[in-house]
Amino acid sequence: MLDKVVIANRGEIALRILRACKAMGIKTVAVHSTVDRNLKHVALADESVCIGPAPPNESYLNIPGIIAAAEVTDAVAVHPGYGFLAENADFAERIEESGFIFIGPRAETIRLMGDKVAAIKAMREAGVPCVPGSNGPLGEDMAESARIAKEIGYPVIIKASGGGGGRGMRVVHTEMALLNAINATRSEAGAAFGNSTVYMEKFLENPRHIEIQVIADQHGNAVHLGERDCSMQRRHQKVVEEAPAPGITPEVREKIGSVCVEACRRIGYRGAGTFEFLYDDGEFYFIEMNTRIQVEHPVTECITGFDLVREQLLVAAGEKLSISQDQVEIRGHAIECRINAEDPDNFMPSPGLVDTVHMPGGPGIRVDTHVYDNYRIPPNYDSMIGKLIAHGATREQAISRMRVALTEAVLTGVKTNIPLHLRIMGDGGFKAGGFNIHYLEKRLKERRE
Ligand code: MV4
Repeated sequence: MLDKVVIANRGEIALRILRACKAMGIKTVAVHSTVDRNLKHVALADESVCIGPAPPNESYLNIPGIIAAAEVTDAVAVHPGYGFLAENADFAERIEESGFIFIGPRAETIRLMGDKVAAIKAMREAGVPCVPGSNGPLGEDMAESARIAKEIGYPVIIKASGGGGGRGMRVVHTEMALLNAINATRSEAGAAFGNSTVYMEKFLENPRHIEIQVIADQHGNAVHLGERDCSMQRRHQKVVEEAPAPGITPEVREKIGSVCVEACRRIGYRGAGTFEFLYDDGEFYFIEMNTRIQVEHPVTECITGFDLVREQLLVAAGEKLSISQDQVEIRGHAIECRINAEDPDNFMPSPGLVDTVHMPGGPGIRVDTHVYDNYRIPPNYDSMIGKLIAHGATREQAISRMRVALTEAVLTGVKTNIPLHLRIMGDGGFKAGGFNIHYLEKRLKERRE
């Protein structure tokens, strides 16, 4: 097993990784910025190294600093968590070139999935259903692009190959607007991602966002752990996630899950990953693959009983997955609310001192957070300060447990989005399930009117 792991992240995920390491007898090194010396996982880690000042560019994105920390502490591996360097292929490559294990896929897999045109091509060849589209980059020939759009049918969406997660996209409704949209997306993409390659897809107007969790080892074993529904989002930030996705039958799950597993085998995937799909009219359309552990992984852990970070560590150490597909059973329903330090009405960040923290508990309640009494939330990072996860035998029970947990939770000194979550848990559309990616923004707009 791994001897010592550098946790190249902060906040709740750093604590989550630390807990998995400790449970497996793995030593831990926390790397942190100057403003983060009071993080909970820094106190609990075997060793800690300050790698720079508060701005992420000078600390959590400081590749030489993280490698130096691994060297001076004699660590053997680096866990990147999510965000920051988690999907940076150059980081993964430099970690491995320096003789450490990167806890994630091979650098070339990360690079492949970062290039959306190449990722979609690889997935289509592996039998994964994709959105009808240009099947490759758009060329300079506008007549050809217009022909493709006409064949697919308007509306279409122009996306930057170097984008993803909602960055660099434009919806086009008419041929008249096409030329402009392609040129604008292309020039923005060149400036933002250093890659002006763009591609076209049919624009799905009201899809759901359903993703499949996979994990693969280095011995050709891969499993899927079912799906999550992440349609409750605002400005490409997920707010509530759940598993399983309402309305997805065991047969449908098995079919799309086995397609993803087969794709993992084809490309020699290693580690935890997520296939992101748009789900529309009973069909799955692949859009992107995430090559990291995701924020919402706990809902999958709740309904399957597996520890995904533990599996990541096992696989990285070269061991076999401890999960076989026939052991994966979906038990009940789980919901996650992302707790942000922000104004629940205008979404403005609300960093500062958290005076008192009382976290909920009881059957089916999981709390993943690093905050404690008198912890100061720095203004330099994401406003997500924790996650509340409720598991129940049914979706209704998970929702009731979540409502109780949200009313129990106390965080004084900063504003949080807990009032927003309470409104969502009581919302008729949410309770019915199966809402699309535009639902939350539509409801928020109605509320303002
Ligand atoms: C789309 C789409 C509709 N049709 N692609 C946004 C994030 C990025 N991962 C892909 N995104 C979308 N791609 C086609 N062909 C709508 C979105 C989209 C979206 C997707 C998932 C979750 C939330 C979203 C919010 C707005 C738009």
